[in-house]
Amino acid sequence: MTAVQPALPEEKSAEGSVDQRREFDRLIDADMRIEPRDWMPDAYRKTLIRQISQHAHSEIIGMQPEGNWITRAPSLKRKAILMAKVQDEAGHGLYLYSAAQTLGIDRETMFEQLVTGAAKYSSIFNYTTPTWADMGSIGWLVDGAAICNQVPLCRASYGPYGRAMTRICKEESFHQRQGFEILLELMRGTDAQKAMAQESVNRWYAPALMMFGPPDEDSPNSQRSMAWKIKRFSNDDLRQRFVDMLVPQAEVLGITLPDPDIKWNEERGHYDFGPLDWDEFYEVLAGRGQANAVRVARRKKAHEDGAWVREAARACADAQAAERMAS
Ligand code: BYC
Repeated sequence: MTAVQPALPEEKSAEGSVDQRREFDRLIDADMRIEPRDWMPDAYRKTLIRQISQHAHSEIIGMQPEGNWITRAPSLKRKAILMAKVQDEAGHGLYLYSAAQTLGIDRETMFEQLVTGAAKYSSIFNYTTPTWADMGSIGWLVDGAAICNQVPLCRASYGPYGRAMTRICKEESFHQRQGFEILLELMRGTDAQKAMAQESVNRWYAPALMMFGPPDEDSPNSQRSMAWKIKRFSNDDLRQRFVDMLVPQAEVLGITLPDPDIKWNEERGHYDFGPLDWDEFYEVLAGRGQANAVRVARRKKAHEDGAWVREAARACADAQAAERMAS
């Protein structure tokens, strides 16, 4: 007899031993974190890889609609701010890809999943940015929605994801304010500038609400993700929170949210709002949005153009490793 008894075959399943499952459940119930070396169910790992890699892809693809305006920003100050914001998004992508890698998937596989459409990225980045006011709308509405969605993710049960989100959220709130400030300045400007701001918000409002995902009854992943404490609130709850936050901010801006059904509901203590066009959402997810093809093609080209950088980095790492071995 050895001191430590190996688990009996009947105690094991494809989903780990009884003790491993118990320990995983204990950590989740106690609101503690699962770390990369801890045992976790396969489905938990897969859900995290799906969500974190999609989140990373969103950050990287999300650089394109704003990158489009860096050379045309209306002043040096605006150019510098926009450039810093887009760089922050690259950083967010890197933290998130690194968090996903701790789950056993490599960067090249994630890239393949993105360009083949096996992995999604946020629907919002398939809309075009024809005017400068769109930089304001992206900051105010898109980063605003991202904050609502992401602040609860700082408490996600998987350690590397939660920690990455804490840092990302700090930067996102700065991004949201710069977007609000772009719109505020336009709304204090000429009639043409006010009209440009309003027209842009008219285009971005509904797609921003759809960023939270389909209604709860059509969200296949929510329940399980919430039970595992990856997601803390449902898609509809977060969408409601977002509308409640937007209405007073729109009043400060003097902008009209393009939904005639928005109305304070005393009984619920929330704003009611009108239905969203979910057919449009699913069309975008199916690759038939305004800019799906161009976003993926650009990403692919950037990846190919950057092959020499990856080769050089690999050669440098190999040389450093060889040096360490020799010393
Ligand atoms: N777009 O069961 P559901 C940023 C998919 S970037 C595309 O509710 P889940 C920024 C969903 O993936 C911030 N697909 O899913 C960057 C699922 O399909 P799969 C991006 C969507 O995962 C640059 C199916 O629909 N934020 O802020 O429980 C510049 C059913 O949905 C979308 C994140 O990624 C969508 N909008 O909930 C500026 C946040 N919605 O995967 C700003 C992290 C749903 O089964 N992600 N789908 O094939 C999440 O919180 C969750 O994954 C979601 C969806 C709330 C998005």
